[in-house]
Amino acid sequence: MTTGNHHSSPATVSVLGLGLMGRALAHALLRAGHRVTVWNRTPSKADALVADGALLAPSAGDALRSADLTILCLTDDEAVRSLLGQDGVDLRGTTLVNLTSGSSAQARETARWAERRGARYLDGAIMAVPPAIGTADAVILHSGPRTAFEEHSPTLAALGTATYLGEDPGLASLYDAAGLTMMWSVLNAWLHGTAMLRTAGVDAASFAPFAQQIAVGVAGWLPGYAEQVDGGSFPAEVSALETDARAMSHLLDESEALGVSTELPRLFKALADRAVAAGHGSEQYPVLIEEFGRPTP
Ligand code: FVH
Repeated sequence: MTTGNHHSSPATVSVLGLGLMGRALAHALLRAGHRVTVWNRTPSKADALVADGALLAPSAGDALRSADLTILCLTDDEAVRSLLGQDGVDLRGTTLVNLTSGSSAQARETARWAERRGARYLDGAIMAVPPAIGTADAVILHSGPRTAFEEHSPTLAALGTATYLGEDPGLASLYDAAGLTMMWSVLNAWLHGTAMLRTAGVDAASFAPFAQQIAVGVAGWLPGYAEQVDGGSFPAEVSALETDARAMSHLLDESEALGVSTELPRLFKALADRAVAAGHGSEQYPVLIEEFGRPTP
């Protein structure tokens, strides 16, 4: 994982797609002193940008022609390809950074599609909301040709913390999805714990600091557990999976008795029970990677 540098020299950048995110991207580029050309299907969304010094291109093809780098931020990849596939759009010699959300398979397909038309293509995933764009808090993941990232990282750094993941154009979307599963898992676990405590009159604010402590503690286990996953060996150094599976039964019973949702504990227990049944009960928790690494039975 490489982070782009912040020594930006002015470049000519086009931004195609001026929704909430595209406008934030274009404003950040203007603030960093770049020459910015914009295009949007609904041209009125460019008004504030034009007032701030952006040039409104009459067509997407014109915007592409005038730029060292073109950033795309549309609803989805289908919109990207329908826009770039129009007559009058010539991708030869262009460098595209597609920050539109999508799957890793779509990113690889769009990369091949764009490269066949003569473009250099970097895919990207924005791990931030529009107000954070232009600050270091806005982590933006990129994958695709390293040379293209390195050449344009000074410009991309104007948008946030530009991070390079590797040559496979699908990587940015994959990291995006992996980040989402982390985020929703933590939030759902917190909400389940909150629902249990509320039955005893404990409010969410009282539980939050304890929950945070647990989340931070568990986060600290990850590097050691990652070594076990990567090494394919799971000695029970602190706890065996069968011990955890018994604690999951308590969690399930408690949830049932309290009358709150049992969906999460049932999921935990089903995964652990399968691994125990497959003979992994005396190993450590990360052995569950084998359950996560295959399709749901
Ligand atoms: N907003 C956010 O916080 C998230 C953060 C994480 C990443 N996303 C992704 O960014 C993409 C754009 O999101 P957005 O919030 O800017 O979305 P909208 O405000 O709805 O703007 C959509 C723009 O796409 C244009 N568009 C849609 N279809 C077409 C098409 N067929 N041809 C040309 N342009 C098209 C639309 O144009 P218009 O409706 O204004 O004419 C907007 O410019 C998205 O992938 C998020 O997942 C943002």
